[in-house]
Amino acid sequence: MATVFLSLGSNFGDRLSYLQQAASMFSTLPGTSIVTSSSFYETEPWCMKTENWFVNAVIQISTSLTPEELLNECQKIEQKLGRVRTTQDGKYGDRTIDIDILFYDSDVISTDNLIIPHRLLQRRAFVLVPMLEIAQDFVHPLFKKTIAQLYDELENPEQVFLYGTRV
Ligand code: PH2
Ligand code: MG
Ligand code: MG
Repeated sequence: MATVFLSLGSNFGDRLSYLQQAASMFSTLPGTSIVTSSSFYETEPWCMKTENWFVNAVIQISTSLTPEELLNECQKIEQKLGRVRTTQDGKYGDRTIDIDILFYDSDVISTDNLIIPHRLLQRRAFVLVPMLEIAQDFVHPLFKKTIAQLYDELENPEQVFLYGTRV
């Protein structure tokens, strides 16, 4: 079984409901269970020109799915929850749900469609704050730093507010 951290984010429609639905869909996947989940946070859009603030959370799952199988399931859940890719220019668009694999055990993976650990997580308060809540001592396998250290080193973090209780 692998220990995996997933980032969930929504800035369009019923944001909280999309996060809750996504979390419950993971718990029904074969060989997969939710170990713990962070609180919900309302977060300022990071590197995006949108008025729509996000609700973000991180969930920790235990799974027998391979990284590729898990990516495929994440994309299926995004589609079921109405994710539409609204921009063609490579910029981030508003979304009902975005699910990103942050860590898969301490594996380092780089293929055409999968990069683990997520390559930008160390720059994102909307990922590090929920991670800090549930796994502050987890060590980033490339940087060899804990989540708490990465959080301390954040420069100009976007705003993150506690929004609600656990997923
Ligand atoms: N996701 C992005 C880009 N910017 N900003 C916030 N606050 N939350 C997100 O989930 C988010 C973002 C790309 O996926
Ligand atoms: Mg993302
Ligand atoms: Mg994504």
